[in-house]
Amino acid sequence: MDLISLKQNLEGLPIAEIRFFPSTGSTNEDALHWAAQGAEDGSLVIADQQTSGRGRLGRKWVTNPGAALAFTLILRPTEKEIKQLSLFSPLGALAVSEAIRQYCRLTAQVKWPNDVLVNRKKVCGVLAETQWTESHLNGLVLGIGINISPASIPDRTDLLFPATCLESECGHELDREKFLRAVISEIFHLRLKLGSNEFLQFWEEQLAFKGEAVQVEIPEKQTVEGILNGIDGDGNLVLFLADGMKVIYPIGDVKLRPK
Ligand code: BT5
Repeated sequence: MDLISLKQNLEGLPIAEIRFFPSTGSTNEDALHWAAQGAEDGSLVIADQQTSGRGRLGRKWVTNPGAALAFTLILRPTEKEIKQLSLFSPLGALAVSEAIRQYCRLTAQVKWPNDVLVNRKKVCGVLAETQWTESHLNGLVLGIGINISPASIPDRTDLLFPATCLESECGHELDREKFLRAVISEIFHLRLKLGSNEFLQFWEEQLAFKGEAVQVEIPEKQTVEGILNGIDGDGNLVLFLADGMKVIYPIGDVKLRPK
């Protein structure tokens, strides 16, 4: 992976500028700095390796060299998109799962709100972060990590949820940069539909664990068990408890797993 081949493989997509690092701390961190310096909508930061890749709530994301995709798109949300900021991380997950279907011919599902699973194991995590000056939104960075070859899978002891990689699931090697093109092209395509009925229906169709017993863990609150019913019109998670009561969880820092 290098800047020249990335530019060739991503040619024609609405990417403003690309910054490539053989190794960096976190592409989200780099993107937040670049956004503060005025990066345009559609600027891309990509690294072959991350030494302090981050997940949600201070968790870590492992990106081993030569084995994965780790990139962040800088977006400047429009007035309309600003009302739907929480939908950007699901958008990233939906774009990856659609690219997996089209490019790898595998069935992928989205573990609400922002993980992508193949055969019920995690292949991708998404982290959207925003940057504000008082009440003004400067930008949103959409960070995506995807496991491509077996060397990308972290040690089991480092995992909260079983992990896999695309090559293990599809049984052959994949071209990382061509797959990256498929993902980014889906992101731009889905962005036009953000929050629409079509977007929500597409999400609902790809939802993992639908109709199954799940546990929902919210930081500093009790873990709740119920049957996963689906999402509502705002993308919130809908669960039915054992006594038939319906509960709704807004997109945020919840941990969802099958029981
Ligand atoms: C996420 O957080 O899944 C969001 C990960 C976002 C990573 C991208 S890479 C590009 C950009 N730059 C960054 O610094 N971050 C973004 P969360 O749902 O909190 O899951 C984190 C958990 O996933 C960890 O605690 C581990 O259990 C597990 N994990 C870490 N690395 C993994 C990997 N490579 N594959 C599968 N699971 C992993």
